[in-house]
Amino acid sequence: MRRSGTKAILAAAVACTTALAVSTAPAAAEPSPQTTPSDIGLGDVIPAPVEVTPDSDADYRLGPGTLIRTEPRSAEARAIGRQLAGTLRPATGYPLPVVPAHGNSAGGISLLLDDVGDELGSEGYRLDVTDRGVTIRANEPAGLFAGTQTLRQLLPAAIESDTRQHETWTVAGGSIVDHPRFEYRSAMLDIARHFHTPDEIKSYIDELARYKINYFHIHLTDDQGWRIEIDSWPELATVGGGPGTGVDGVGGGYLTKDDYRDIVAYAADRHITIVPEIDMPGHTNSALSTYAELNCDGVASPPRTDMAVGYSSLCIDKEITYEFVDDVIREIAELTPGPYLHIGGDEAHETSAEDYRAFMQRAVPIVQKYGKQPLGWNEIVAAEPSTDTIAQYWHTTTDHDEIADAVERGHRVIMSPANKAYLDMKYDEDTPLGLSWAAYIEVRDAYGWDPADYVNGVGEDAVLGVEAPLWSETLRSLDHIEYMAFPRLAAIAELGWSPQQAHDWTSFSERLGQQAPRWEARGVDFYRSPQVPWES
Ligand code: IFG
Repeated sequence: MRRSGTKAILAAAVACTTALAVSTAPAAAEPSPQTTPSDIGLGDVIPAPVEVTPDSDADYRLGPGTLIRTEPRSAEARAIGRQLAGTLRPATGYPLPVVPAHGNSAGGISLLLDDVGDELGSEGYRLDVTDRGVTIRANEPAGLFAGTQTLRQLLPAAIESDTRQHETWTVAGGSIVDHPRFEYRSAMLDIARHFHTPDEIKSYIDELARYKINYFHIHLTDDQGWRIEIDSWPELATVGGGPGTGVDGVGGGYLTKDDYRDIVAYAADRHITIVPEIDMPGHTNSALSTYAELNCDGVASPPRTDMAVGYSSLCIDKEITYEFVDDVIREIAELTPGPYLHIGGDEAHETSAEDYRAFMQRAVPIVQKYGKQPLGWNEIVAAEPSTDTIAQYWHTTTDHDEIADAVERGHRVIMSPANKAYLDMKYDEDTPLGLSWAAYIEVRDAYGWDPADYVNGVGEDAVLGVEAPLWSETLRSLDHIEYMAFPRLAAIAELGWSPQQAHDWTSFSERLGQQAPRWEARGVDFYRSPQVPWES
């Protein structure tokens, strides 16, 4: 548990009194600078680690001579070591050289690849702190990366500053054994309603990585905007994503293929895999208003900048529709190293059930043809696609026969119920941004559910993981993204990573409170929920 400032002061007072009371005994040894206790408990991390064993006699203090030693001959471990050095150097002012770990060289910070047991999988790690140093061991580099995100939170919040801070850089002693509950822990950003620049997207990715999020779903296309260059249909981006597109006509812009490749690489360096979404057959007015031939009547639909949904549909009976779908999915698949490609499928209210089924029966195999595993919003299961199609649950009810039946057929589910996980929902009626059709979602609401126990018939084995979607009808900037995403994203991240047994609002809210100075140091414009005991 955290040794709060108050407790540390009280402890010092008691030690002092004891010394005075037995003046013949040697005074209680004043903690030497090397053992100034860390006031961050070993378990004060989000997401909560699986197993924490503090050892208060083993605090470690970073110093100017600290080395970062990485698994020899592992370029990935070395890259993680360099990344860690890059995050620790500014505030400490220490050189923190990154060197290969040789022999039993101890001390400093070591990132080692080891057989730490199958239970830890590819993302788990062991983190051991002694007075000699910190050792992070993992089966795979992704586990080393996860361990470094934990280490960052074990250092004083001032570590997040990009200028030299005069601080004692102590890490609480002891051991952590950690691994994720779900393999898919994601955030989604809608850049269709409002385009967000590559820099804004990368800033958001930086924050996601700190909470062990490992997938990032980009909603690239919708009625109001098409936000990704497609060579075979060039006006999708230049017109469908041009100036004047977006809600209120102020969300124009699009990602070139190089922008997208750059974001994929940037995310991969942070062990985050990009999941692109091309929404279809509904939410397609940006394509229908750009290419007349895609419309059943051959007439381009008018562009739309309002916030309505459910009014558009690709023309199910035209062959050109499937040439379009094939071209777009091929080009997106070629740009995307990750295993998943999301084809939306939500709110196709202008597509009859039989047309929807016919469409998905052709579209899903196209995704598979190009080597990707299909994802779709939960409506997709009505078309009875191949059961490797992953359904993303976004409805709000705890009973949903269609999704429960799909699980029976073998589908797996990503849980993002709109009344729990939708970050575009207002916190309360006073929130200046966002919508409220699903619910007001305060932090405790975002935390207070179990992804494997939310929908009847959708249990632990059927749940691939969780996702926190952020729709951008009302967002215009990175500040807006941050205000709606933090602190609730941290809640969803904990639901995705930590064991259900560790689920505890009091513990989470206290650990969440400790994130405030870190977000402030990083300029993250978070919402100071009255439900959280924020550290000043
Ligand atoms: N539902 C729509 C989104 C967006 C959202 C805003 C899904 C799957 C409402 N579809 O959520 O396009 O408009 O909260």
